[in-house]
Amino acid sequence: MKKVLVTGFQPFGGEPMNPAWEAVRALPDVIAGAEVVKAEVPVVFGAGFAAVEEKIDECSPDLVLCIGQAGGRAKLSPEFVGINCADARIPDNDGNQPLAERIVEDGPDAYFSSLPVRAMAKAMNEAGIPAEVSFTAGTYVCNDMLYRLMHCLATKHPAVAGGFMHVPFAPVQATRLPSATPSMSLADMTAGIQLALEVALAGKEDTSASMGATH
Ligand code: PCA
Repeated sequence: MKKVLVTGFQPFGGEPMNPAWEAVRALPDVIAGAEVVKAEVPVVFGAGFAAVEEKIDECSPDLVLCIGQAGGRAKLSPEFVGINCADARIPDNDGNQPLAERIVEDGPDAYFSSLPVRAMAKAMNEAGIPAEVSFTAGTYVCNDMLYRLMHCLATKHPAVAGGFMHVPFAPVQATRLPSATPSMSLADMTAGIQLALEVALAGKEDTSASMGATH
């Protein structure tokens, strides 16, 4: 039986919850015949990924998908690339605030996700769940997670596929934010993540549709 490791972050930035973990925890235990292992991980530079790596060593997954909150985004967004740069606007949950630092001193400038991000976004949209490929995971803990994950897989587990997806705020968070703040129900997020995992497990990218930017 194939195995997928799916992680979601703890709350951060004064939020009472993180929709990433809430959506992940509601996933079924088997998706497309693969066992789903779930873990909640800390919003801490380096230590967040260390928790994921511990899980990778423990359960030897075939695929790893990490999920994080991108407040202000309207759609589920599979990330195309993680960059070798940590530049935090606010301290992480341990008080670290790296400014314009390399994540891995002698690592490459960037790693691309090895998941079929375009096919994942397409499948979610076709199911009526708004999604788009994102070409920046930011410079905070989620990008740190994606970069370290891909560095680890490239150097230690080349047969394991990995990537990251951001989710919007949940409606309960948006209730106390400005009226134009986008949000998505946890049920839609969970359904979207499940679909994304089904497509990722199938492993086939789709380059037929235009998913790129105009800027
Ligand atoms: N989102 C943050 C860190 C944790 C999370 O859920 C980010 O996008 O970097």
